Amino acid sequence: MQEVLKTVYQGILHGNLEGVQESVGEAVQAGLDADNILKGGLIPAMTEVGRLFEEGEYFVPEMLVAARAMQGGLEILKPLLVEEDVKPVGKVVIGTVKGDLHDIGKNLVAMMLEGAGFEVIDLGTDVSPDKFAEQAREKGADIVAMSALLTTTMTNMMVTIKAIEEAGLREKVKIMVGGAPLTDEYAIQIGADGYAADASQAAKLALSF
Ligand code: B1M
Repeated sequence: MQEVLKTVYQGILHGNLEGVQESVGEAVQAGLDADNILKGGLIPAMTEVGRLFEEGEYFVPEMLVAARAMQGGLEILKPLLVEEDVKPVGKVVIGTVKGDLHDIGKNLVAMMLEGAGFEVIDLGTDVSPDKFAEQAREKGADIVAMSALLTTTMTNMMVTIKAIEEAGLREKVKIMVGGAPLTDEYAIQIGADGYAADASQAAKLALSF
């Protein structure tokens, strides 16, 4: 790995937002392609962050600051990636389901998905089934990702899957779900394509589709 990419990588692991922005800027100045900086610095760093989280070395706060640092670098790269016509690995429409205002976990999942190379369209919280379906169609999503933190709102995932079916999109999109009250069994029961227990697993699951 080139020296400047190592600095980007280390900056993300340490959650050093300014440091990452600075070193991404240096990498661009040095003439590296945005795609190279993304795939050689940002994505490997977030993969390592996911590993450290799964091994219990990193907790949610470390993961959050790392993801913010990664996003800081990504902001600089985004216009360059568009210029270079670099395609994302896939497009994800994500949101917290209707009636639910919890968004910390969902935001973390969205950041890990970006870190894995996906384009993420974040619909926010309290997202109605129709809005999920409409946005999945409008944005040409490959994946619809739903988060729920309440036992009273997780049932809206099933309603959303029905809305996606009724919109004629079920064959076109993979549906993944997550959130504290969810289980694998529940995901299967409501007809989702997959469940992830945490943000790191969510990125792996999305890449596996
Ligand atoms: Co609320 N809340 N809350 N709350 N809240 C919980 C969830 C609760 C368990 C607390 C408790 O009673 N012990 C409880 C739910 C009980 C239940 O349904 N069984 C609860 C309740 C009852 C409520 C209210 C009803 C309280 C009230 O008003 N009486 C109310 C509901 C409001 C609403 O949504 N309509 C409410 C409100 C709030 C706040 C607004 C104050 C705030 C949310 C702020 C915000 O999100 N911006 C809040 C918070 C912070 C919590 C707790 C304390 C923390 C949640 C959190 O952010 N965790 C929570 C108790 C707890 O979990 N200890 C609680 C950290 C986050 C990183 O983890 O969200 O689990 P988590 O996300 C993880 C995984 O779940 C997974 O990956 C993430 C990262 O690894 N994941 C996915 C999440 N989404 C995923 C999607 C995927 C894959 C993985 O694929 C698509």
